[in-house]
Amino acid sequence: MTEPATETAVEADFDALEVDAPVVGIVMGSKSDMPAMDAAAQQLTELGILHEVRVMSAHREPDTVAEYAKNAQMRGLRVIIAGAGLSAALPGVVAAHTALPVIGVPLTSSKSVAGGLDALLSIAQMPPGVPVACVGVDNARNAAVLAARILDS
Ligand code: RP5
Repeated sequence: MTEPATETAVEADFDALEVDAPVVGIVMGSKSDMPAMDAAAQQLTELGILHEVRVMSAHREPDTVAEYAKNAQMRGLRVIIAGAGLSAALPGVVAAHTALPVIGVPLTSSKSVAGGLDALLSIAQMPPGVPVACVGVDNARNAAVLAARILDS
């Protein structure tokens, strides 16, 4: 009796899955990051890859970021692109809460030092065991291309 019940539950879970659910999550630390991060969304659209875009700050909304990252895999996401400027903790915090591949995009902002080197180092210098891939400063397009390659591999 338990086996048919389990099958029914699994079928119900599949039925509940959205057919057009996003597979890539694009997150960024501030609305001010949107102009730069839009290149990732545009590239994914061109490649026909379903994605979602969210603004959430690792420093200003830490609980929101943790919840998003913890639920990402269960929601069907397979890669997360995270853009942030300044101390740029967002990609690393996301990676701390999910086993999904995370691609960080270091961004320049009006308060950046050395052209975004602050964000680049924050994202690239993750501790061993918690990896974040890091593209070039303001190169959100490359993050989308890398996400596509991960999805294809
Ligand atoms: C970072 O601080 C954001 O990712 C953004 O790049 C930078 C500045 O944020 P705002 O002051 O514009 O909100 O957290």
